[in-house]
Amino acid sequence: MTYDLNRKRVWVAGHRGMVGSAVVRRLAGEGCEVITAGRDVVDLMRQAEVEAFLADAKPDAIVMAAAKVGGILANDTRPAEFLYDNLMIEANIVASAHANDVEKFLFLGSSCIYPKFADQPITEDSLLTGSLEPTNEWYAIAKIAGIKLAQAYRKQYGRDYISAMPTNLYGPGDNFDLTSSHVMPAIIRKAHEAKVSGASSITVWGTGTPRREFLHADDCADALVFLLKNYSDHEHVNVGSGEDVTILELTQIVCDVVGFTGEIVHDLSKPDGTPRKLMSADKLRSMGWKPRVALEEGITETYQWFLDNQVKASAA
Ligand code: GFB
Repeated sequence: MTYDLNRKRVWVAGHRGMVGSAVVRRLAGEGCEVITAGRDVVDLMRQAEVEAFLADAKPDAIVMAAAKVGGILANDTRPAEFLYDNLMIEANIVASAHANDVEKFLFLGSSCIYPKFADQPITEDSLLTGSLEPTNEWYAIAKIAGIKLAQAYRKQYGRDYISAMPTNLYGPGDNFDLTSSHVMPAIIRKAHEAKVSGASSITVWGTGTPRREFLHADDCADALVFLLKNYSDHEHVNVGSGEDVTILELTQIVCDVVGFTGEIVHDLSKPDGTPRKLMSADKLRSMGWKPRVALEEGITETYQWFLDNQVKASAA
């Protein structure tokens, strides 16, 4: 172990999001004090507020799960927000972490940092070897800048700042809004609503042929805590399941879980995005970490969360 979390104060930035809340749950067994702060306490877009918050809260470590996130359409249609907001949030937090002597900082990126046509499975050293996927290049550029910020503070000031690159994540607490969500919650919602209304089909965007790798948010949180404790180096680390499925295969699994038996129709006016982005899991596996939640089991749990939280809430 390179970093002992016992008795440390750990700020989880973005604790209300799917990943942040999973990290908060996962840290509960680590003997550390978890610090959280909502937008009413600190606006991460404002440098002065972040500086004042960190000077007061004095965390020993930070997990940076705060970000402007969204699915392919949100990324493609709101490039200014995805670039500017993410740059501001990460720059504010890294600089203030350094100014306040934060010992350990974990930055979270995304598998979209890699070139659109990177060799598969994608190893960490593929970064910056080719052009990005246009639908999410804004978000990718911001996330690449975040990796570089962590590396720069490590190089210039000797800081123990590291980065993890999770694959497409899903799980309880995901965003189920059909215009801004990722594919998994969108398909769960569409299949559920079609089943309830007796519709004969659901529509999925694009051709259904792109392949995506999915990881449950609890597995991601477990990997992040593992890295926080065991990893200290310049290069970022991929965090994935090591397996991918086509969007059509995913849709069929979701329909089975939800119990929708109708037709699957394709809306070809919507983008496919990158054809494949399966990351190599070798680096993290060789350190001794592996995921636990199988895809179908994770989808079943996420559907139940959707029923308990979204469907019930909208009926109330
Ligand atoms: O999950 P998703 O929005 O993001 O879409 P990306 C994945 C694939 O699912 C694309 C298809 O080929 C979509 O066209 N898809 C099919 C759908 N039906 C739907 C639907 O109803 N909703 C959505 N959202 N997709 C994002 C990036 O890329 O992944 C971000 O934009 C980030 O930057 C994130 O990296 C993890 O996997 O294409």
